[in-house]
Amino acid sequence: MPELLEDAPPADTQAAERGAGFKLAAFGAVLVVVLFAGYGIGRLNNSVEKVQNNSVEKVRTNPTMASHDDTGAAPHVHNADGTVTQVSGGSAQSVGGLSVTASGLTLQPVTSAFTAGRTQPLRFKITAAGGAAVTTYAVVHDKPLHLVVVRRDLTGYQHLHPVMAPDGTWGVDLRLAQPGSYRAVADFTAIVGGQQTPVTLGVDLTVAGNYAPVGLPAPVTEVTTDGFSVQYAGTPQTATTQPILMTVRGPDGRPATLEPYLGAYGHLVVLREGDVGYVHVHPEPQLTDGAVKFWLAAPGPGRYRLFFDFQVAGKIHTAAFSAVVS
Ligand SMILES: [Cu+2]
Repeated sequence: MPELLEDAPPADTQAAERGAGFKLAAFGAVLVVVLFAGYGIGRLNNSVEKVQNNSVEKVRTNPTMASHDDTGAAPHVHNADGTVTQVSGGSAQSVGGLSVTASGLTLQPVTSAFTAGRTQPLRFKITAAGGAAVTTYAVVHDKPLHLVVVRRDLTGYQHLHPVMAPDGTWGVDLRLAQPGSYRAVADFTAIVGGQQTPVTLGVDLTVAGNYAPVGLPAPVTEVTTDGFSVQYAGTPQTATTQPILMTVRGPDGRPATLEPYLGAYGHLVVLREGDVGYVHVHPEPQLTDGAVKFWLAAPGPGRYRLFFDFQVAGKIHTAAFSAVVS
């Protein structure tokens, strides 16, 4: 039986999102899970972003292949294989980010060695069959590409949005504070030959030095981050899809006024201990008694770290919780 693990405040307060793996259900009986990896369902945006010569051009497209904005959309899961799946209970789903190659696309870092504590550019390309760099992406959750970086002990979580150069090279300033082996997970929907391919790829980054791994924090249901008290209610299970509710209170103890961030009231990135398997879950479009409600089922037994990103007064915060699923 799963239990919530205690938790320490997250080391960083970057935003989060993206995902694959965990399944998330819609309302009640028939839980329809849209894996937006596959067919981006654009409720509001319906646009595909073309990045050309450093300029971004929004192009109206057919709504059925539109980009993605979760505002008002049913809750769903990002999935690595790009399929659209209907879930009515608790079927297993794959996690993403475990491979540098998937669906014919490859993540090729220009640099993967970093110096502890120093801000350095992280650059990489996404290449298609034949080796050509992909330069066209769909906008999903307001961004053409989302990047989650975390050390393999699930500390040092960061959610970044790299910018693409005209030749398809993505770049972002990255500071890895401590030595160790890190995982960089890129979540995006490439457009190759007019076809959308949603995929989540992962690659290792290294920081030389004396690595002191940190154990997963103990179980708790409430953590404090940036002065906000975040309460976590729910019990992730493998057999059934379970609700996960996040409640945020301000320093004064009163409910914080949550703002949409990247198209939703919050984003939940779930990372698995042992292989850094990556799952991204989006909440129901409306708050439930002030709480952000997610639906998810663990892809398997194990220990996980849940990173909940939320925005208050224009600033993004991250609360992290541990969870054990047996
Ligand atoms: Cu993002």
